[in-house]
Amino acid sequence: MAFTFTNSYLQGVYENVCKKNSHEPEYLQAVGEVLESLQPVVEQRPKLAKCGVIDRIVEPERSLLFRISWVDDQGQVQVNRGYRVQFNTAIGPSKGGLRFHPSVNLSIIKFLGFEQIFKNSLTGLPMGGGKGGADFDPKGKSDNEVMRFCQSFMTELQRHIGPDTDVPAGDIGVGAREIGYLFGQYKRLRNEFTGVLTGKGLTYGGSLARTEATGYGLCYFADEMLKAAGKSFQGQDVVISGSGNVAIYANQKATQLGGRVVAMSDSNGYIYDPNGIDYKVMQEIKEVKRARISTYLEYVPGAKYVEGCRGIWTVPCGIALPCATQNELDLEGAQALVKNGCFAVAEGANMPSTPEAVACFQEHKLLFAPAKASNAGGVATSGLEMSQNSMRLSWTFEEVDEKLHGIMRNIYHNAAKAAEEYGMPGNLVAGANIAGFMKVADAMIWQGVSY
Ligand code: NDP
Ligand code: 2IT
Repeated sequence: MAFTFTNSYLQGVYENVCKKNSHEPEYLQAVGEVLESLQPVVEQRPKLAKCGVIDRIVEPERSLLFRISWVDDQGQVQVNRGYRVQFNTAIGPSKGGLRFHPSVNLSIIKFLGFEQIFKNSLTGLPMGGGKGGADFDPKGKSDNEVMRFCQSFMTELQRHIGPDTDVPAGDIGVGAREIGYLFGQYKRLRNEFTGVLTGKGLTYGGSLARTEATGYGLCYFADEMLKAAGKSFQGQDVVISGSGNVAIYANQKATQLGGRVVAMSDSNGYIYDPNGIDYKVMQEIKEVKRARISTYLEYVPGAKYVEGCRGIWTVPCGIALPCATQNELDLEGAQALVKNGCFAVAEGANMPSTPEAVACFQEHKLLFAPAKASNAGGVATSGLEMSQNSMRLSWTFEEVDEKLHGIMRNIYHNAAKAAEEYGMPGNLVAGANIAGFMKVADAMIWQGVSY
């Protein structure tokens, strides 16, 4: 993957990052993309190089790697690997999700933690960046196995986190069930009832609208981007990859805004339903039954199921919302979208489009919303959950939703403004990276070089 630098300071930092992390392709991809966008900023502000801000920002403050042993339902001992990377705390306690998926490794956790720094800054709330997880696969495990795993995971993690230190949340494979078990174990071990995790259940400190927040926020951001171009969701066919937390609520909001969601997927394949997919059916399949997306045909026999998830980008649509995982939308997928008349792509997942796919969208002048900006609604609402926990009160669904909507509108306008200011109008990739970076860089300079 080629990133080009005209600035010698950035070139040097990137070469060093490549040398030190040569076995971490996802991390190098995330760093390359951000540093490429920062060239005009570094040129204008020599202090950034003088204070070593970029050298420092690409190195996590702290990376934890630990063993998680637990006993399965057959009485066998199982061992997994746990991670927590506290990447940057310049503007607030480390904050970011936990991912439980067999593919989890240090490269993936570092790419996610790095992106989280800029995303959290864009929300305007005081949150630093972090991420964690484990190579544990919740699929096919009983509730008791998941509980024992979560308890073992938290037995180690609890000594490293806290409401003013590092506040984990959900991500792939970590939802309401897992957060509940993790919270219960933290409380038991620390004898503290605090807002140490977000995405909690509503009966024990969770925020209304956190479940919906990432999907809703994605559509609020996309709507603002479409509006600025004189377009909208109204009457558009929408393709959404994934069928998890982000995808389900993106479906609900895109439909409310007048779109018709014609395709969704899981890691095995995708469904096509020209009449529009009802998000409630998907909730039942994925959240209640924890079943495969192919079972949609039992609810809607007229729909079509196709094996293999990558083919979803060949389904014609005006708007595409990749909401599954990193690098799920490659050049071939991007070309298929362009060929079929897609005019807007907004990322719900983290880094779902490969750099080649992003270049293709930019070349064909599609409206493109990068993940750090467009999926920031989840963590923004986590920030609102932290505020409610600190104040010991809860806002209504409408209050939280309205704040989320305002935050997403602001992120769009701040990213668009930064892109314009640095001579790249319409380039929200650069705009989001620059706007997110500025505040963190400033805080790092003010706080001096101590770590
Ligand atoms: P879920 O676990 O709820 O759902 C994940 C979905 O993505 C499932 O449909 C899953 O299919 C699919 N998927 C996962 N891994 C792969 C893979 N390797 N190949 C193909 N499909 C895959 O996770 P979320 O909805 O929470 O997360 C989805 C994305 O959104 C991730 O990139 C996450 O980092 C990002 N995100 C999440 C936020 C949140 O608040 N939850 C906030 C911001 C970003 P299957 O069931 O077959 O595994
Ligand atoms: O990628 C993300 O922003 C998340 N998984 C949500 C993190 C959070 O702390 O709510």
